[in-house]
Amino acid sequence: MSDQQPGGTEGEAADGPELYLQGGQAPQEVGPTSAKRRTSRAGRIARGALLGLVAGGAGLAVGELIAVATGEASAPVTAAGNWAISITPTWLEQFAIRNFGSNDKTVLLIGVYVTLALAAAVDGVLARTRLTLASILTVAVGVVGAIVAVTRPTAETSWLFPSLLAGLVAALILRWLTNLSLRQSESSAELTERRRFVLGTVGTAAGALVAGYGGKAWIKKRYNVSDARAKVVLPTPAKKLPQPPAAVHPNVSGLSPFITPTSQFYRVDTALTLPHVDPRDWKLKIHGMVDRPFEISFEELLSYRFEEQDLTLTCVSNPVGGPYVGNARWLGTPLAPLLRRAGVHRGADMILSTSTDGMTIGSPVEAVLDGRQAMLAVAMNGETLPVKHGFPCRMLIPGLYGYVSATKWLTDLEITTFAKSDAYWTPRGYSPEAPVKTASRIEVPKSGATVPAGHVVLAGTAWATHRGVAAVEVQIDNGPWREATLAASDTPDTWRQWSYEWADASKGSHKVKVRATDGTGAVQTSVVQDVVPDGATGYHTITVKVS
Ligand SMILES: Nc1nc2c(c(=O)[nH]1)N[C@H]1C(S)=C(S)[C@@H](COP(=O)(O)O)O[C@H]1N2
Ligand SMILES: [Mo]
Repeated sequence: MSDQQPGGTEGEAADGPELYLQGGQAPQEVGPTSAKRRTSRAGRIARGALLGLVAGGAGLAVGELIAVATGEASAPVTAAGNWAISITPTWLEQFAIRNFGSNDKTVLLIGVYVTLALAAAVDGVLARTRLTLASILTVAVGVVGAIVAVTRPTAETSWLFPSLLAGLVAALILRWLTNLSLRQSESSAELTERRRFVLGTVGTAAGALVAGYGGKAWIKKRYNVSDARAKVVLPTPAKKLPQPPAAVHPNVSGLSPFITPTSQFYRVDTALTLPHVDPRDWKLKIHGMVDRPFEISFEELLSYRFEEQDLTLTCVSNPVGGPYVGNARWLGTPLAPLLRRAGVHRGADMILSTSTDGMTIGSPVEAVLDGRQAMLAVAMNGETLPVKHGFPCRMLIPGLYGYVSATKWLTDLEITTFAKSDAYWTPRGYSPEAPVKTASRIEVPKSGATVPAGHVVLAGTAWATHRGVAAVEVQIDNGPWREATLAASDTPDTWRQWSYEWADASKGSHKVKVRATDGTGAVQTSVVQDVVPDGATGYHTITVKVS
């Protein structure tokens, strides 16, 4: 529609024409009591966009309020965000984790809000000339949102309501405000109408902000489990581990601690909003290809035999030299006895574990029954599991990447087969089975750092979980590989730290590489491979400037 068209074409709004002068023209005097507002085209667009935003915001706020009853994940933006995560192609997921790290969810939410805001603004402009169409589109966005919400893996029927009502309310408010806006443009009782319009818009915007933020806060409070978490009395471990010896750390400043403090432990998951699982409602179901399926409560779980275990957890998405790895002391109950109690059928080779938020993770039955210490953990580093690390219960299997072993907010174990069942990441290009690859990194000095010539201390961390680290070697420029000094080993399931005294660092820029040998004697591969499908490989290489 051209802006050279006067009232005629643009004045087709179902509920009253908009009268104005041609865009871009100098205002004309049309008489002191003229009904015609001299609104420029830009002004009309701005007003339409504003009304669209206010109406959309009010709709979202109502959706948020309804989600107080139906649950956080059913709120329109959250549901849309979770859907977006589920359809994110692997390359984009990799791009996000690499560039935004743990902020990837914030970036995604901003994306959802910006998309909705643009749509609402365009819709608001459209409403001035095609109010019926704009209303229908608004309702349609709500319907799409509702479908998106109700098709999330853990959705209930009630998840339809927040988005449906958000769309309806947004459409009604859009109609109301658009009519007020158009009427005050034409009215002779200009002041009253104008006041009504301004009050309506400002009032709705303020109400939406209060309801939206209020709804969010109410949801956080209503579903918060920090009280329940604080009340958990951790079981006493049958096997209390002594502290790891001091010699596990080479005592080089700048090197990460041997036990990763919980506050620094990496977090990787697809949860846009953290699942808040009340232990009183928690159940773990073990079923599928078993003789005796059963269900246990959290109370029963805590009555089992618990053990402490030091274990390094790492993410398949960790790039060479990257940060998605941590080492903690976990408190858990062994998983193998639970499988034996259920009686796993011959031929069943996969445990498909599911979290309360619908993540599915496939692990080999073999890895749980072969004697390694697979466990259901309830605490890390002496503290009840933090919500973001899986409270109240998560799975851990030494030697496997997190996406095939470390289910957080665990609630279901189905015994099945790899042939029959796909876990979440499998159709997204990741390998169904993924043992942790031998890896090593240089942490001191930082890549690109300048150090004084002469004696330089290099230090870092290496891991080959469940196989253990038998050696670490360092290569300077293209010189020979030289043996680094290994710190004491805690267990084969934990990482191992190392240091190297570079005695004769000469001035200039040097390349330093590291590689590890695992407990089976296999040297870490130099083949450069990306994260997909089963973990990155290649040697971590840094540049050091010696001055
Ligand atoms: N429910 C759930 N569990 C999950 C995930 C997830 O997305 N959802 N991600 C897995 C992945 S990929 C990793 S690497 C580990 C990370 O555990 P952390 O966040 O406690 O470090 O959790 C695993 N467990
Ligand atoms: Mo991961």
